[in-house]
Amino acid sequence: LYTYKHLYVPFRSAPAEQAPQWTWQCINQRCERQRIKSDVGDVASLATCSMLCGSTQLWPQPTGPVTLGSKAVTFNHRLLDFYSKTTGPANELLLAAFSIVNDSISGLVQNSDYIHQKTDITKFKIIVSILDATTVKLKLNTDESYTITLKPHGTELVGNITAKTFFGARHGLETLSQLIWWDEYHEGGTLKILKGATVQDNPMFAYRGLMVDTARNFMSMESLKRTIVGMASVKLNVFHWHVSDSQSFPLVLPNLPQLAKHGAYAPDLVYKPEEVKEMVEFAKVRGVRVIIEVDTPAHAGNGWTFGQDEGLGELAVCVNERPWSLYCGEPPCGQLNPDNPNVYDVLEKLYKDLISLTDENEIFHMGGDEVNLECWAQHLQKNSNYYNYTDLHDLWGDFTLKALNRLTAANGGKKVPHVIVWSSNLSKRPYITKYLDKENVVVQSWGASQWPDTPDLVSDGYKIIVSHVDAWYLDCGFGRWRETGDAACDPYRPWQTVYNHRPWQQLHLNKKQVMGGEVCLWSEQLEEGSLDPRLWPRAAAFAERVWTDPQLDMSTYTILEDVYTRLNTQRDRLVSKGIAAEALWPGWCKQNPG
Ligand code: CP6
Repeated sequence: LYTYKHLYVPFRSAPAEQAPQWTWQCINQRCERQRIKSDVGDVASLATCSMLCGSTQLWPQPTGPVTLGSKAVTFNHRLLDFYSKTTGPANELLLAAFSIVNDSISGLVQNSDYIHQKTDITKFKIIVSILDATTVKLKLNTDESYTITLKPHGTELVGNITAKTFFGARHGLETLSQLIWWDEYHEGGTLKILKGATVQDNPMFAYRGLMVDTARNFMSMESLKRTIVGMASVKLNVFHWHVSDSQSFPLVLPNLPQLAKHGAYAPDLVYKPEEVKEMVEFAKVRGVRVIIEVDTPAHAGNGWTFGQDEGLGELAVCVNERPWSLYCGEPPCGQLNPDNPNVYDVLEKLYKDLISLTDENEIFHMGGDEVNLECWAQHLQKNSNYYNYTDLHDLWGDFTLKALNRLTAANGGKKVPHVIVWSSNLSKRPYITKYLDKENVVVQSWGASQWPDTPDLVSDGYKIIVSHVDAWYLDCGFGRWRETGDAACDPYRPWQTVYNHRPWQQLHLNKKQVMGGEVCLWSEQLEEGSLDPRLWPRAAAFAERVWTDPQLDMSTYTILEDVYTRLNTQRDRLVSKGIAAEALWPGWCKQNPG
């Protein structure tokens, strides 16, 4: 019994002044039992039930005012009619989004015979107005806000969505779809929607990321697309694809196919350029941008061995040094050779390909983590050119400056406005100010939340993305064990830990410098079979943290209850989209009163 304490939340009737009591109450959804007992024909009472338990619970919670009516109507998906009031370039994206939301509403249907039932309404119109029809690319300053008004006009139900951009409109469609649910207790089952609602919404953070590592273990295109479907459902907007590492290089680049040829685990375990482009388009119509990271100069080994074959010399070093533990954090080692000028030419080609594959040049992720200076020291002992480095951090810094110049060259001579690097010793004092320009470098801070790194970065004026290992590393805690006894990635972070992490508040960071957050899924010990349950519903919990950023008021029981029931509802939505999300609690909790 003790082991499952975390499944339960403080009992609702506990007096407010008393400290939360962890009791053996599930937060139930209260309604199902009541519904079975109630008169099935009574739409109003069923709607009230649904308010408590059904799909009328939004996730993430909108930041603006929300009113949800207490009555629901029955309808069927053939009564859906979408109207675009947009004529500009955004219209094409909007039409694609219509078809996606139409499919996801149809996907709620559990019994196709319901189509023959009489419905409360004769039509369900969804009308979308986009004010700025020229924005077709998601940027950090893109307005993602939207408003919804849903109300009946005679026998028709009309949902009006107004947004500044396509990206806001898409979020509006997502929210509107959350007002719809399958009511299995209605005779034969039916789709229902609230009869009235108004929503105003706008995200708290511009960068709401999710990282997947496809280098340690390969993940199919299908599984990555499924991940993007989940992201869209909770309004996450950056898919950070950690595509390569020292273990494998599965990305086929148009102008550098040698990397995958030497680095993929197998000829068919690759991502082809057309597939990547398709993925970028798939993500875009779902409001998500794709950022591909080819990690360098460390975490680069397999793949880069093609240099010798082509007379370019050693592009990566330390690949075969022994014992590996002296030269990297996990085998096999590999670090780009700063001493080989061909490395920089290859990098420029690589950057060009990545920019064109993703059609993304506002944000670029350079990697830059966990450089092992001992590796470079060993290699360079043989090379007199570098004897004048007394501190190899300066070699690392110089490498980074050269790589940044190549990135600018690859981008047609224009600086990429936001270059992300992982936090590292180079992003610490005194090196940071010498090598990383705070005007265009963003640091993704991945250390523990109590380390000084994050507050230091902010007080030194840098923009950051938060990915604290102790809250937002979702792969952690599954038998990750190190010979050193380092337990940095243990134990598992339950959804409450993910949700309750609010670093800007807890560390008193200047929120203006926090671009947002990102959850990370490293894949040393998982492949696509465990992708979904390792991500969901925890990535959804994270999404509300970066979209809504709700207060953490542990003395208010109702907030906690509300989070449990809404997250459980969102979990069910993810499952209805074919995502194998983990359960939050026993099914019993849904059916039994508190
Ligand atoms: N791979 C890469 C990793 C990690 C990082 N970069 C990592 C380090 C420590 C932990 C988990 C993951 N596996 N390329 C660090 C950003 Cl605890």
